[in-house]
This record gives sequence, structure tokens and C-alpha cells, in this order.
Amino acid sequence: MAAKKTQAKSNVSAEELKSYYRDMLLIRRFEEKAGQLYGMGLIGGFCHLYIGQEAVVVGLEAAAKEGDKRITSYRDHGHMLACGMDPNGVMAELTGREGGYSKGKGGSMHMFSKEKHFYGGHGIVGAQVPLGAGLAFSDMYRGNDNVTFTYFGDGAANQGQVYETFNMAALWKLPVIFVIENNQYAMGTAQNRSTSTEDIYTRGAPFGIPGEIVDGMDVLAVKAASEKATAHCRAGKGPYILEVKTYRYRGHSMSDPAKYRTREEVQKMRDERDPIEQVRDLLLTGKHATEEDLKAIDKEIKAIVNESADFAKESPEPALEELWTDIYA
Ligand SMILES: Cc1ncc(C[n+]2csc(CCOP(=O)(O)OP(=O)(O)O)c2C)c(N)n1
Ligand SMILES: [Mg+2]
Repeated sequence: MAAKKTQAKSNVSAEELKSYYRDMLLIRRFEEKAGQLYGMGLIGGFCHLYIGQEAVVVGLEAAAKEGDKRITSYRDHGHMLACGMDPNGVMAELTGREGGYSKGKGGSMHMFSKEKHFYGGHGIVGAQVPLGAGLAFSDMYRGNDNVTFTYFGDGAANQGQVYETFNMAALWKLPVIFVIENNQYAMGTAQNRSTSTEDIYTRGAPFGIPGEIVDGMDVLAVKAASEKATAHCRAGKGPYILEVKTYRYRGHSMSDPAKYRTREEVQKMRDERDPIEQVRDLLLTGKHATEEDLKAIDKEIKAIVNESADFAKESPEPALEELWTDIYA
């Protein structure tokens, strides 16, 4: 692991490092703002923040190319921002406004972008996993070398449909990367209380699916793993599992009593492992950026996020007639 990390670090340019810093910071600040708007009553319903997990999706996306697809659970704002969806459209969907990606009718857990190949946004735990395999099937059928990033949590990894999917994905050698975002908790249940195996990726072995553990607080380690997994899939070798060990700083959702872990546990992670601080350190100690450069990036991100909040407040509520559009019956 250490050797791989060193290699990844020496291969990365100052510009790349800065772009990861920027992308992770955008997610962090966007989520903080969403939390504020929720507190003000401007966002209703479910809202699951991604704070702490930013390096996962930014590292994975670093090896993506045009045409690749992504699908995830309800903890989805970071995935949308990382694949280039518009922060205004995401925030306005959170506030239930017309300018949102689902015209204000979907909310936090139900957004999609055909243009960016983002297929949701799924509230049923594990439901996106077979859908991800289906997306990968479409690319295999068309004969291109696109891959599908299928994200799910440690809790979702205990769903039966995950293993039905593993079987078919391995059988048909589908170009799908199963990304297990192991943030160590499923709502208030710690992994060791719910899950028989310590390393969840090993559950791919009976199906012949290779996989590995990745340090999800280190964006460069995630990027290196993503390069390996995408190369495997693009070469037609079938699915790959990345179990990315990460941590969420906030509660499961906005209504979480947080009684299942100590404040010290969260603080220790923030102090010692924060993914954004790690890149900040690399940039400064490697003299790739000055404090001033980073301040300029912080300012730029703040402006983008503030604009998204203004847009999300000013965009009108959907018209009543919208109740009758985009439905099956
Ligand atoms: C089929 C199903 N069962 C239960 C729930 C309620 N539920 C919502 S999130 C969640 C925990 C999932 O945890 P994990 O997969 O680790 O993802 P994380 O929230 O940590 O990102 C549960 C049980 C649900 N939405 N769907
Ligand atoms: Mg979890």
C-alpha cells in the first residue's frame, strides 16, 4: 500500500493536485451550505450529506472518460458535482424548485443527468447495484469500452441482490466497477455489528471477481485504484470491486441522533485523516501552491456555492401542472 501511494504521488502534477483540491472543496462547501439551508427549512425531506467522503468520488472520477456511467445511492450530491453536473441545478432540486435537475419533483435522492451519464440517486438500499450492471451490459452490447461506476455502502453490501448481480456481472464479464463506499456505518449500525466479513471486497471471490481495499481518505490512492480498475474493465476482463474505506463526519441524514459513536472518534478522523487537508499539505509542502493560491481557490468555490444557494432560493416552485408530467399513468 505504502509503495503504491508513493508512486501515485510522484506521478501527479501540480495542476492535477490542485484540481482534486478544488473538486473536493466544492463538494465539502456545497454540502455545508445544503446543511444550512436544511436548518433554515428551505430543504425538506431526506438529505444525506457526503462530508468526509469527498476523496472517494473525486479519486474515482479522475480515471473516468467521456461515456463512462455512474449510479449511486441517496448520498449522491458529491457524485453529481464530481461528474460535472451544475451546482445550481443540484441545489435547486434540494429546495424543490423548477430550476432543479428533476424540476423540483425529485429532491435530494432523485436526480439524473443524461448528458453527464449520471443515473441517480436511489433511495432503496442496494437497488442501484443491479441497475449498474444493466448499464454496463448496454455498453458491452454496443461494443464500446465504457465502464459503469456502481457505488453502494457497507450496509447495502448485505443485500441479496448485490450477489445476484455479482453472479451475472462475472458470468457476462460486464465492464462494471463495484465501488463499496465503506464509511463504517449503516445508519446507526457499525460494520462489526452487521457484517460477517471484515473486508467486504472478499465477497467477490466466490464469483471470481477481483478486488481490493483502498484508502478512501487519500485521493491519490483512490485515483491509482480507479486507474487499475478501469483498465481491467476496459480490457474486457469483467467486473472489479474497490472497497474504499472512508468515513462520514455528519449524521446518516439530517435527522440522526448520533448516539452510536463518540465525538472523539469523529474528531480524530477529521484531525488526522481529512482528505482535503491531506492534499492541502501536499500542495504546500511540495511548493506546488502558496497559501495565496489556495485562498483564491477557496474564494472561487465559495462564490460558486453561494450562487447555487441564491439560485435555489430564487428559482420558482414548480407550477401545479407539473404534477401531471413525467409520470407513467
Ligand atoms: C431496502 C431498504 N432497506 C432499508 C432502508 C433504510 N435505510 C436507508 S439508508 C440505510 C443504511 C445504508 O447504509 P450504507 O449502505 O452503509 O450507506 P451509507 O448511508 O453509509 O452511505 C438504511 C437501512 C432503505 N432505504 N431501503
Ligand atoms: Mg455506510
